[in-house]
Amino acid sequence: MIRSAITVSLVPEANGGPFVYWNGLQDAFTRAAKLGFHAIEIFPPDGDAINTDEVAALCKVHNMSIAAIGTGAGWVKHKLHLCHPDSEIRIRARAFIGKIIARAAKVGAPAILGSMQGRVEAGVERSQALEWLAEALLEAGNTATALGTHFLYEPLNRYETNLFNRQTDAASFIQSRKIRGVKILADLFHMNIEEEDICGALRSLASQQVLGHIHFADSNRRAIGMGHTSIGPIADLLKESGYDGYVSAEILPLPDSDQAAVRTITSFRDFF
Ligand code: LER
Ligand code: MN
Repeated sequence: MIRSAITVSLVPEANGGPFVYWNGLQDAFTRAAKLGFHAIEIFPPDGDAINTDEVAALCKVHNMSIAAIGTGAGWVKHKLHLCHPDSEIRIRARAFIGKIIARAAKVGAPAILGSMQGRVEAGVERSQALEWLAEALLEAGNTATALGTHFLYEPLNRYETNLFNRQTDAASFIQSRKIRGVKILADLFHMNIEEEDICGALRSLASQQVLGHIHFADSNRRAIGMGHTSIGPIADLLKESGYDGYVSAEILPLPDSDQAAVRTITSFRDFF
């Protein structure tokens, strides 16, 4: 079954970023539950900030789940990333992600690698950066698998990384390096910038059984229905392919959080 999810940021430093709710978990759960969302996706400042008992209790009260937990605050707040030339920073980046994987697993959710993947920095060979990325993905996939979940790797658009911008390139990388326990997070906003054929890329991921999560965002990163992405064929493809995960609104809170949320759930009901 394809399920709806909506994002909450617990990181004030991420102000201006693509998250719908900003006023804490309780507020996000209450508002999302009222609209009928199935799940929440959390963007926490770090692993320690995820009180798994509190999160589990909120899920129970509202009959909702945690769709995924992001790791991007490691970059936004601490400037850590997995391909940094300084080995100390790479080690800290991996530990930061590892802690979030562990807390997320306790609430039945995968962690996401988005901006913490980093980029090929000046002075670093691409082959070296890809080696660091592969090592980190291997570790994250194995850790997640041991804890009964998987890890999500998200290709980003060219303005955010020069590692992999396209879905099938990222999927081929994971397969060629024999990385287990890692699925691809396909963000429709990044895909709108980078893909020749959004449905074709999603079909390819689904047929390889590596499509793990969708960021449900329109072309302008607003709620689906507020930009010019043609969501009908994408939704049909996801349904036909047997995709069995979340479509999660990682979008700008425009014109405000509540209107972005209503627009998202309306689009979800119209198309899924
Ligand atoms: C993370 O999910 C993402 O899409 C990046 O653009 C960071 O915001
Ligand atoms: Mn995303």
